[in-house]
Amino acid sequence: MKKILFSLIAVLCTLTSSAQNMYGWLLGTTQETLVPGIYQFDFNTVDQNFDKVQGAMYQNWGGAGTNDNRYYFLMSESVSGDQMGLYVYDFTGTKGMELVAYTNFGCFDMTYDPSTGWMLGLLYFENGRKTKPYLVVIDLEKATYTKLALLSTPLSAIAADAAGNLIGADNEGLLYNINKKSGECTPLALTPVVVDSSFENSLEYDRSTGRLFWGVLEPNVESGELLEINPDDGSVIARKSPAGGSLFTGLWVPFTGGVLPGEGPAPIPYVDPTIEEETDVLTVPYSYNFSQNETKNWVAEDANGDGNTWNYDMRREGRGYCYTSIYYSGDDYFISKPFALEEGLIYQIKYTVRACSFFSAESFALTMGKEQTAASQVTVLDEHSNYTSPNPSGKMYAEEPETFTVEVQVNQSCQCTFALHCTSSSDNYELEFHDFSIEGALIDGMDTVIAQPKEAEGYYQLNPLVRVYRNGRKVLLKN
Ligand SMILES: [Ca+2]
Ligand SMILES: [Ca+2]
Repeated sequence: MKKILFSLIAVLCTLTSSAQNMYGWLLGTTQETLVPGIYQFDFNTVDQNFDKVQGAMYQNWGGAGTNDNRYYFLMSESVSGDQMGLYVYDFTGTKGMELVAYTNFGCFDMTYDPSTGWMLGLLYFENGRKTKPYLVVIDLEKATYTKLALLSTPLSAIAADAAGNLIGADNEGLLYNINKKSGECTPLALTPVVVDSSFENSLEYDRSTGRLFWGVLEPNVESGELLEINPDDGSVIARKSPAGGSLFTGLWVPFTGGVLPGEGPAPIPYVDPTIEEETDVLTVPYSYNFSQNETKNWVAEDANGDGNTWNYDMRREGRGYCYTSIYYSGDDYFISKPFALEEGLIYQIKYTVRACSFFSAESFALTMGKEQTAASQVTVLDEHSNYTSPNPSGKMYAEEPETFTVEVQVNQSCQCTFALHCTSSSDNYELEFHDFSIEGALIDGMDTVIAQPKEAEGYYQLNPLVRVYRNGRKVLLKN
């Protein structure tokens, strides 16, 4: 987000009568006398003048109004975006601008859906992190949000018509029909507009006439624009340049009718298929990439009690769980819930780790047990000492994740847990645990495995119910 500085001088102008009563947030202008805030204007004369409703020296994100005459917008109380809040300007009373509540999320454009009573928004970040392109419903009383769908393409502006049909635009100027349930975006029409992605833009309908407006800054145009667009063919019906080269976002054309806020159905939250559902017993096939800080089915155990153990690292999304060994010697498990394993199947377990730097010579093992505890992890399936990750480029921290494969044959159905056990010494750097998957297959024509005691030839002792093949090699076991 580029920031624009404004100077504060009163705007003297009169609103012409008639026509297209609109509101928007002044985001940027070349006219130093203007302050950011809510402005009212007539589309037909916006190139000549507009009225300030409420100024504010803060940075707006997205905004839109409701069918009960309230204008909502997300705003951060510093240009660096430190504290985001949902604000409302109540046109029905004399309260003016009020904070609804501070939020942990930010949206680009918003729009009110009169068919459901939902204030829809394009989620941009949550908990300080940029998100995937979710369509969300904003709770206008609590300033919280519910994810409705993951959009199939990233959009930067949305508008719902009187019937609740939702359209959106991307930064290339393509308009889409949006399926609010599935998030599927179907191309509708290509406009000649290209969006400067450094600034928010806003689409909004006049719901009583079906006219569609777009407040946008194009990289090849020096000033903000207010366009009327034909949504059927993408053509520009009218092009206005608001006075002072001003850019308006958070467009709203007041309207009535439809479902009032909060009186429609509760939105059905989107379920992210990459987030594990909590369960007592996990089933195969299983695959998880630890992409979220919500690993419900795995626990970390600090077996040496030094306060340092597996932890989700927020610094890089999708990195998975991380064990920091520098300054600390490791004895730390990251343990799954039990998997239901069936007699007569051979299970292929894959796990991906990365030792993060030149300074890393990490030691770890894949273990197996009966409980989700470190004490139960008595069976070692795979083990690596002083391991360093491949680093083809030779640059520091350019180490690549590596996937290891272990096969386990089950002779009797059981419920077993798996763990990554880190035993790195304290002068090493960092070990990441990225992915874990299990597939099961029928055993077909395999040789009989001969049991070996643990002491012999360095083989690993297993639970007597299980036979193990280590990295494709027959290993083990005691029966
Ligand atoms: Ca909008
Ligand atoms: Ca520890």
